[in-house]
Amino acid sequence: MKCKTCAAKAVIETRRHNAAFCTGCFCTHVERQVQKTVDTEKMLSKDDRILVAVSGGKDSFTLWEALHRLGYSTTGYHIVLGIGDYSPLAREKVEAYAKGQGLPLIITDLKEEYDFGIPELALHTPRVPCSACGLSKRYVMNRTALEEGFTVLATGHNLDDAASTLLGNLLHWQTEQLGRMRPAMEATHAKLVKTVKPLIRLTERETLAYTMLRGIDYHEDECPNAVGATSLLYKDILNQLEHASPGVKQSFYLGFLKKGRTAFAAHSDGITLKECEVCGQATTTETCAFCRMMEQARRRAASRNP
Ligand code: Q46
Ligand code: ZN
Repeated sequence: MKCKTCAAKAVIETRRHNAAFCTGCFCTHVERQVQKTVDTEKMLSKDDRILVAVSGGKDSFTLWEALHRLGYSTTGYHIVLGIGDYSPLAREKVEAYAKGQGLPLIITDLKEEYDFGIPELALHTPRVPCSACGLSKRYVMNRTALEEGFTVLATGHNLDDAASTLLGNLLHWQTEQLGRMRPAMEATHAKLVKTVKPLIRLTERETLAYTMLRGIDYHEDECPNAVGATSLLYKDILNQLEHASPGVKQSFYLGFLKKGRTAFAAHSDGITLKECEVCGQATTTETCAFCRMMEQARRRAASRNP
């Protein structure tokens, strides 16, 4: 098998592009896909100060590396979730990468700054770990980006993530969520920062290959709480479809953005945001969901350990 671009020996085949690439040409191909997404969706400019959410896994490292190589001004942002052996190793990988590249990094340790890590939040509130985690991450990412003066927050959601979310939203007719499925979300309130997902043209297999071919030491383990997640079932089903019909995953998701999303846009319009009476962040209710969760955790923890 030969590289489609330079005819050297290929190391990876991408069936949906009907192409194979050598190491150098594959990395360039990945970075071009990121640039194409950024340009098509008007995600970033070279003047933006970009906060890149970095978990230590293959996707977020691909995002940080590619944006940095493309000449964007990036700072990494890592949240220490407090999950068993998984979180310390994740932090180690992110710190080592930032140091090696000479790139700035901001870290928020949930337990140190907010008194509770994810396991404690799952223990002291009715939320399951991933629900407490998703809410905490969204909250602290936005708050940190605002407080530190960043203009955009970039996350490493890839094509598999986006397609499985779309499938889940369609299966349950979550019309409001379908209307909000945009890879670039402009800030609609003074307390919100613009968010972008520049990896939505790349599959998990491609971010894994890019991370390995760029020689990045990433966290190979999945979070233990991911086991049994419905999103993994959807990804598996989409992979079976992709195997039978290369390119179907991309046409499903990108086709939705082009032809389907606007049909649901009205369902997510008209949401009025105000400032949380406790923390001042944007919310639809008097007190934001994060502050309510934290208050509940504090009360239950106090009643369990008086
Ligand atoms: S980190 Fe958090 Fe994921 Fe772990 S607890 Fe669930 S949501 S699985 S991306
Ligand atoms: Zn709040």
